Amino acid sequence: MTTELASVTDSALEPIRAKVLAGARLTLEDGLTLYRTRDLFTLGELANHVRERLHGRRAYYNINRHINYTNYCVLRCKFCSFYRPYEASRAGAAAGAASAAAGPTGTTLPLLHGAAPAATASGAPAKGDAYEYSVDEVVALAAEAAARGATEVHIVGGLHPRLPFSYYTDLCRAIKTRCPTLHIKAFTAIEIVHFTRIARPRRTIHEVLTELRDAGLDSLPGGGAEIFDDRVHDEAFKNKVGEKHWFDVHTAAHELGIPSNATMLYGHVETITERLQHMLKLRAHQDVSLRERRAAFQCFVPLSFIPDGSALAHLPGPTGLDDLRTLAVARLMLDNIPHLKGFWIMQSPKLSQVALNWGVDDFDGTVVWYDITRREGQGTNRQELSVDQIRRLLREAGCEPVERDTLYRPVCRTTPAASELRQ
Ligand code: V47
Repeated sequence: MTTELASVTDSALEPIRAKVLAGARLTLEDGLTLYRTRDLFTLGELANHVRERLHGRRAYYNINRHINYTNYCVLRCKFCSFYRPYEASRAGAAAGAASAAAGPTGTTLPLLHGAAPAATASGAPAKGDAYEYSVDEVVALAAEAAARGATEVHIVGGLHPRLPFSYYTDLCRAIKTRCPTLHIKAFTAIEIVHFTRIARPRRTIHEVLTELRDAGLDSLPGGGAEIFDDRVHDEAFKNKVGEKHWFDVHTAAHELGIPSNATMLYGHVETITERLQHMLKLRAHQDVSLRERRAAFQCFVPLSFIPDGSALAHLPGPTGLDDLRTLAVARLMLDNIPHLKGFWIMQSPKLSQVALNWGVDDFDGTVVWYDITRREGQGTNRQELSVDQIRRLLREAGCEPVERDTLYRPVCRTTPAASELRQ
């Protein structure tokens, strides 16, 4: 009887290794080979090689606050457990819809509907079944984050059928007035397209972005990309605008000098080939942005599908190994996007930590509150890691923790931020 361990060395990876070491571009076929290999150690080693070539042992995080201003949405994406239909919720909450609030810029703001986000003891808004925040409420959350040392607010929400375009420009302006140094990363490409349709008179994507930028918007997050494929689109998010609009928004942003991120929602009804084609479309877009436009994608953010509470809850969602493979393959395929994020809310802090040696260099941040996804069994949407916790996870993975701002510049603090103090 032999005691030899079965070798998992995969000779099919050798030509890919040669390309990676030479800095050459990988093909779709290479991506399939990487996805299918049982030689997980070589896959991780190659992804880590690229990660170290770009970033050494640095691992980035930021002090941020995610704010989801409403969960009302006109869409019904099957993967989403966040949205609430507007009319149904409104009917049951007419009493809450009685007042209009005067916004910081003097405009009359839309009515609050549904379960108004009453403040909890911790100061965080209590999430009712359906909600929308007034401009003042969002500003209060942003100001609280800034006081705790946040350098960024990440603001996205559902496609609200009634809020006027002025709500969004007022929001940016009011945050900048109260917290001038806070970076506003806000609105997915899907929201931007929605704004072009609700604005009166209607606006182009370019006009919407220009007005938002003039009001204080600094960058765009990568959400809403899902999987760039017609079949997957029709099966999982049929009524959402498709890849053409998503790319139109990011093209316009890059032309205007607004940096952005790109996401991929994986682990639902898509195939591995469709994931790889998604990455290749982003890579092609980035080639042009780097060559011809004033800004480009900063970071790729693979989002691990969380089935809980969605219309696709019968699906199992990605396994840990699928998460690791996807992150590593993304690092290898997307040779022109500098950063790869392991978003700990979706991949979990433990898996994101492991992934720091599989291509990931960015951990996202403290987050604090997250409404879009929540794993079953979690009591509230308070989903926060302290700076201490993040730094420990990064250090234990053999990395040098670097606090960054949204543009990946190191943040130097003479005194620790309130978020860093042990609570
Ligand atoms: O667009 C929705 C996804 C996105 C689920 O740019 C889901 O730095 C998993 O884009 N399971 C919003 N994902 C979040 C997002 C993001 C997050 C962190 C950082 C950045 C960045 C961007 O969340 C949506 C959608 O693709 N999503 N439902 C779900 N059940």
